[in-house]
Amino acid sequence: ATAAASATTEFDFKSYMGSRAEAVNRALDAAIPAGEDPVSLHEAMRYALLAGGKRVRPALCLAACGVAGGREAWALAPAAAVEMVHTMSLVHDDLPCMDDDDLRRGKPTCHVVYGEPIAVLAGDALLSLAFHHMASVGSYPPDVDPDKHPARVVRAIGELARCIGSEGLVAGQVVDLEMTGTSEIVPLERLEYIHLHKTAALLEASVVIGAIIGGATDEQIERLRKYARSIGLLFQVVDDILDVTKSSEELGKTAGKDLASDKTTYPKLLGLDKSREFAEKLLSDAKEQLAGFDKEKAAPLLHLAYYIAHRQN
Ligand code: GRG
Repeated sequence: ATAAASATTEFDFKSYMGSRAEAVNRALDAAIPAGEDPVSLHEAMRYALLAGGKRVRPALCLAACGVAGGREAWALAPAAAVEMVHTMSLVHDDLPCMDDDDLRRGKPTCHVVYGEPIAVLAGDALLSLAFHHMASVGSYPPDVDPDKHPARVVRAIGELARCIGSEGLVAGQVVDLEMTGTSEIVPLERLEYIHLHKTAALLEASVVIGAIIGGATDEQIERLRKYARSIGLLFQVVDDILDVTKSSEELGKTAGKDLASDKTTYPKLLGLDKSREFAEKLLSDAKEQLAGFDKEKAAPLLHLAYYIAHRQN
């Protein structure tokens, strides 16, 4: 905490995140015209996409482009694209045939407002719009080397595609669904599989895509990939810990709702102390991968890791 506090004085994380979120929100707003035919579809896409959200994935994408030596503006379209993929995965995750949730980002879910068929199709349309954005080579700023750029874009598109399907988000969701409703405790290895696929895969792709577009070397890309996998898992471990600690506070009990619920979590498998130790280990692994990069350029990624580790909600 001391290291995080002293580093915070040198880097204004809040204003970094605020300005990046603003730029990404502008790009997302411009990506889907309001009032265009079919109105219901475009409204549902805008509703899901512009409903808030921390914009962690786009920030990672922009920051990784910067640490690789690129201009963050080069990665704005890919940053918008990863948020579109994230949002569509939330829309589909909330459907009655999946998690059946009524609230998302503090608002009624997309299918509650627009109905299930439109919510499914809005998700599909967001997914394809994401790839349209990735492929919009012509919209990248002209100061990118025109010889190198198309190869980077193609590689980045492959990275995004891989993290979504049967090697990524969809795989994680399937295994998660298979585990839901069973009374058995999910083994640690299976829990990790779910998180690495459902959560870490897109965080990893966000970082790697930014790094590719920014011109990172293969060796740098692999280090940033490791950084992202660590923070991806960290994201979930912290989520599990908060679930226990927050509900304990709320209930004024020593054991929170999580320990009592059916869901398998890190605190349930490892206990709270060991889960916290694991979180610290993941944070230090992530930091280690940033060691070889220019300190100033790596500051946003370092602080994103601190943020994920120390967030309170
Ligand atoms: C991707 C084709 C395709 C289908 C969807 C439903 C599904 C397959 C996957 C589920 C993915 C899922 C819901 C993962 C959980 C991700 C997660 C950690 C969400 C919370 O992220 P935050 O905290 O949310 O960044 P905000 O609202 O801030 O953006």
